[in-house]
Amino acid sequence: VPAKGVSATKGVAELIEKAEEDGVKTAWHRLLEQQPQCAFGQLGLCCRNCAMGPCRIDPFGSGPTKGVCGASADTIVARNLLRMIAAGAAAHSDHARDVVEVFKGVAEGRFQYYRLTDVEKLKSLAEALGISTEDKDEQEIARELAEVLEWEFGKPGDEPLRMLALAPKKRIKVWEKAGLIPRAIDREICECMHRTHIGVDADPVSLLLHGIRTSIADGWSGSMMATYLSDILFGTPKPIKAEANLGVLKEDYVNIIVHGHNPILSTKIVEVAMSEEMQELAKKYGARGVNVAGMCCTGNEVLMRLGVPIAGNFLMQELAVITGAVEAIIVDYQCIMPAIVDVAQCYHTKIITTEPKAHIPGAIHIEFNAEKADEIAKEIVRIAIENYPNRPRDRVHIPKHKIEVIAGFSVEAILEALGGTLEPLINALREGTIKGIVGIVGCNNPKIRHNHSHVTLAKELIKRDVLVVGTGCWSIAAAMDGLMSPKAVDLAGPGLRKVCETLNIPPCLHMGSCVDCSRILIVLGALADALGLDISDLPVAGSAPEWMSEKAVSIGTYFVASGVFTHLGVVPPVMGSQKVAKILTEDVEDIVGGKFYVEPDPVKAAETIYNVIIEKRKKLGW
Ligand code: BF8
Repeated sequence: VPAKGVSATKGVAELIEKAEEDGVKTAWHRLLEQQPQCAFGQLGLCCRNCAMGPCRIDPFGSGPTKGVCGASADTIVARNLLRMIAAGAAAHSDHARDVVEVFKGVAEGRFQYYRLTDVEKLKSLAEALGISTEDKDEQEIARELAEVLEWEFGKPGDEPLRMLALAPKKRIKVWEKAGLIPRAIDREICECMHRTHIGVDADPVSLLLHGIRTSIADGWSGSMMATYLSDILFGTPKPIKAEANLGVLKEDYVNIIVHGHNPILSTKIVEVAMSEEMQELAKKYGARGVNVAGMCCTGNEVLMRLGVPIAGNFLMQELAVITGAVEAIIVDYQCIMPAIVDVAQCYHTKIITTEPKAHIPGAIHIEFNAEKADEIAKEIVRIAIENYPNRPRDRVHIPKHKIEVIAGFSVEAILEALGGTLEPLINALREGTIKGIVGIVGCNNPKIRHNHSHVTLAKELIKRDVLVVGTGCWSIAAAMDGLMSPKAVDLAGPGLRKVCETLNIPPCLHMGSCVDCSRILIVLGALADALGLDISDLPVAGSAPEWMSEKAVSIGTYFVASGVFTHLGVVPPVMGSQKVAKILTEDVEDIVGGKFYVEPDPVKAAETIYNVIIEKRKKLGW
């Protein structure tokens, strides 16, 4: 692997070189071994939904044009995409279900180690969902809310999801007109699987419309619920200072990394690891203390609420092990490469899985449960501490790079920075001091230069006076590049710079983890409502420049479904059907007001996104 070219983030190249010296493979090496990757798969033209197949359609028209059942390229491509949306929505929403269970336990007084932290948010959500809060104590409100939210997953009947109460009225009208109102989260996901079974839905339009409906259930209910309840349980994020990049690992401390997605686990690990008892125990084992750092989205969760340093994003999980300085990586689910167990075998790192639904062969499995959260967290942290003497001191290399980040820009925090109302933001948009807002989200993908598109797109936009907000691995990339430090205003255009300096915010705002894309939806909805417009009228856009996961497909789809022009920097597996590609990048706009736009080059993408924003401004007379 040409180490120097693969990443835009400092410290990555030196660890890839170290990996090669140590005889360890990373995702970049395995991607090379996978070449050439299956072209049918890349085009979305392979169907193995039944045992008459696998079938594949010849994209050049010289081979079969239909599968054994008669499915065309259009049907197969649309079916495959629908299954990606289903998987992505399932991952977000099953995460939400886990948070609801803990929330319910807290409401019923069963879980002593968790509590209702943001009672105001609890009340506002309850009221938004039509639950009266008058003369009720917080436990009672929480119990009633938990019941409503539990039903979001599998409620019978055709009534809309209750959480759609948070969506702007004009959007609801658009969805109603197109028959896109989701009824229950599990039901829509289940229907995706039903429709894509052999011999059910063969019409690409109908398949894709159901994909949109499912994604709305994810964005406006599943992910939204995960965000709201995590805020209620652990506190709504406020701007907080921390550090980012692998240089946050400390040479003479026990280093623990929390990796995955759900704050139910990671917050506990942080609390317990930072306790005096554990710090003292670490000293007994020869370390100066315990240092916890985050990775991926759960890293974002503890970064934005607790100021825990963030060690890196998706493609850096193996590199953390390769430093030789990590005693344990504690994971729950999603985006955890099974490869970290293989890499860990070459060092001393313990990989600890904690979820009944996410085992990795070769890892230590300690099942976490909310009822015994502190006891289990202690047991896990102890394993990490006891592992400190095994660190291979002659093979430790921690890159020096780390940089300041201000994270924690929840909707509430943004409002507070604005002085309690959206007015200053609306005025800045109207006057053109800020031209628009773009939400950049999503993953890393070793097919393209790590973090390059993330930071390039963001820089190209802020220099054009576009405020950038975002989540997930993008926000970690931006943080590691210094774009979330107040100093980054030097890279912003004059208008955006002025606004950032007045409000004391960076030009790129960290809004959280991937489920927190829901926060972006709330901002868009609030702006649209305040202006009496629909989201599709606003000078805004979305982007996932380095996406790879099925969750990102669901997110992209619910952005589009919400009326947002949405850029993808990695070509999705739909090019085997011109019809599907056209629906997604053109026709869908007539139905929901948003559409996809695919462009691998982040500089060109920034230009197009900017032009779309300017067009929208013109239509508004701004
Ligand atoms: O949910 S951005 S690689 S870590 S899928 Fe995964 Fe993608 Fe990162 Fe978080 Ni989101």
